[in-house]
Amino acid sequence: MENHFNDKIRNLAIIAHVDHGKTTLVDALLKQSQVFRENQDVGVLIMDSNPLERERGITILAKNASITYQGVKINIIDTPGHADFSGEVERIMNMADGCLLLVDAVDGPMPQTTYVLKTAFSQDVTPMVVINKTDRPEARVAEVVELVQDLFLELATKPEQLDFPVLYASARDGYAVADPADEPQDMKPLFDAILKHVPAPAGDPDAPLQMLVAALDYDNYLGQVAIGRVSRGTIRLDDQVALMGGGDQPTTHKLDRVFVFRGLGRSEVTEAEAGDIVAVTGVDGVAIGDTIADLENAEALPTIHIDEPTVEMTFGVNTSPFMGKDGTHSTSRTLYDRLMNELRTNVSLRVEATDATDVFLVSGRGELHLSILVETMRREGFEFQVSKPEPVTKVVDGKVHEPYERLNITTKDEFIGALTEYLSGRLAQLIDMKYDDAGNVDLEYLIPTRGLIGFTSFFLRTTRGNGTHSSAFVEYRRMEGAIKSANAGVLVAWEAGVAVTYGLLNAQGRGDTFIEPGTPVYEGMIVGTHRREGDIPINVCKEKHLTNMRSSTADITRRLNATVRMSLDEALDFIASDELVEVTPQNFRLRKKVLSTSGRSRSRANAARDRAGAV
Ligand SMILES: Nc1nc2c(ncn2[C@@H]2O[C@H](COP(=O)(O)OP(=O)(O)OP(=O)(O)O)[C@@H](O)[C@H]2O)c(=O)[nH]1
Ligand SMILES: [Mg+2]
Repeated sequence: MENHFNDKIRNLAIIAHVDHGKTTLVDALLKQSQVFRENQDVGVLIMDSNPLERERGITILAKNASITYQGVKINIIDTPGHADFSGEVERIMNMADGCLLLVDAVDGPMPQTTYVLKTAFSQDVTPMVVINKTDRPEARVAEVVELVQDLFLELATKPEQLDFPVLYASARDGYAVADPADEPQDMKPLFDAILKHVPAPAGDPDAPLQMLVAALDYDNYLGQVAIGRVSRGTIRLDDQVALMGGGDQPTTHKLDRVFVFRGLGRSEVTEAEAGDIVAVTGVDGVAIGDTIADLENAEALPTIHIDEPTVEMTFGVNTSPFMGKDGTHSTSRTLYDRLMNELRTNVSLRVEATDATDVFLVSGRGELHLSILVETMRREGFEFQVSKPEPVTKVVDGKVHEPYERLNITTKDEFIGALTEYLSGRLAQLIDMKYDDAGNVDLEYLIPTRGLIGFTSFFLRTTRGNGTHSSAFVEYRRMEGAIKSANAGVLVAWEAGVAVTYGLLNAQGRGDTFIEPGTPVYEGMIVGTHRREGDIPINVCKEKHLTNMRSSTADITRRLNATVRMSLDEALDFIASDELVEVTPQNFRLRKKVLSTSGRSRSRANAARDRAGAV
């Protein structure tokens, strides 16, 4: 059976660390294979089609496209490079026979390069290496090739995996060469190398049908769409098929539509053979990892392995006094249904019930994975409240273990002191440090995820944009040591009302403020940072007492300092474990879990007693 190969097809995943140029490379491949009309202005990062991807300039969801070169159809799967979305890479890898591993000619291999290459090897996907961004003046091509070779030596599980081709490209400028000395022209050398090195997909078109569902899509008109590679047999329109999911009895369905990928779109066909990637409708209730199989010979394929989530937070019904003002979906039922729906496509997400009926524990692969979900839901009109992201711990042999990550930082050497101080207080161990002559430094740490939460905003503040950092999960380790917390408290609104300039001026005597005059507040809402330890209640709605005296000049010149504006991600980073972010379609507000000032001092007193009793 395995000696059937479909030589008219290649299935190729594009994998790399974040920002190494995957989507830009796919742009170039699509453009140069005439997917578009002559002179059609299609823009850049065409595959990053969802609004959040465009806004943030990152890929979040893996996506399919296809091109034809010399009569061979190349199915391309673009994947996200950010570690938080690595579940996407695991999910799609079984559709591919080969992958292009892109490596930035300046950065070299980064944590996520290691991760995606490991994933490719574990699925027996044949890698080709593309050193990208060779146009950059700082490119250090020879060195980067050596680093890539070291990485292959470290990760390969079979000798033939060390026999990989290397190409040199500028995805942005639209060329690739097989030898650095070659004259750059176009992507032809890369197309040729793909046909030569990526194995044709195996699978007997006459055998009983088998297809693993690797992606789902929902279309208002077509309904549920299941996407995957036909690994055996032929899939036909109107066929009766068996759907085999986790443990349940197979169900029978009739295939309403069969599509293959063409360019950026799909085209309807009556049948598709083993080796091709298809999208089908008619299989209601399908989930990722299910097998669509021949009715008479229903055999399930191994389901998709996805690494476990490492970070969790609660999603609860909004309980603030402003509840229901902004959002169209605000009940426990709609929140639960929405989260359940997300599980169908967001493979590395988990949702669990908690002791409270209107609060759910949601876990994912990192802070960004969860904050993207929060952002997506608020844009859909949801209103809810979320807690601080915390690492997912687990108990091994009676001991608590926590996730550890490898953290890579590139910045200017003037920031080393501040970074080192912060990170050592957060249990990071320095693994490697490299300087260059231009005052740049590369730092590599091993750090518990616990210590990394909140790091992004610290890093941006401290380096003022002079640098990049990224991290990727390594393993679970024994939980040891405590994190030095910053201990600065917050300013908390004392009563409900509308903030006024005078009240905010008073607040600014204690710290920075988050809100403008005219902002409605409620008791327990966080309105700023306290410069010192501990929270203080503050009345930001308080007007100046009117007197007969004219204002002194000092008063006139006292102006409000600029309001500190946080993004949603920064707000999630900022809050403490006794605080929440209230998210609505128009706003997000920071609040204490316990809103009443007296309630909070009571619970503090109780906590103090608890601690005293424990000793
Ligand atoms: N100089 C140069 N810049 C490039 C090249 N390829 C990509 N870039 C730039 O690098 C940045 C990231 O490119 P993307 O294609 O979005 O990277 P990606 O790997 O898809 O990123 P994620 O999907 O978020 O992991 C963009 O600003 C590109 O313009 C290249 O060959 N040369
Ligand atoms: Mg991308």
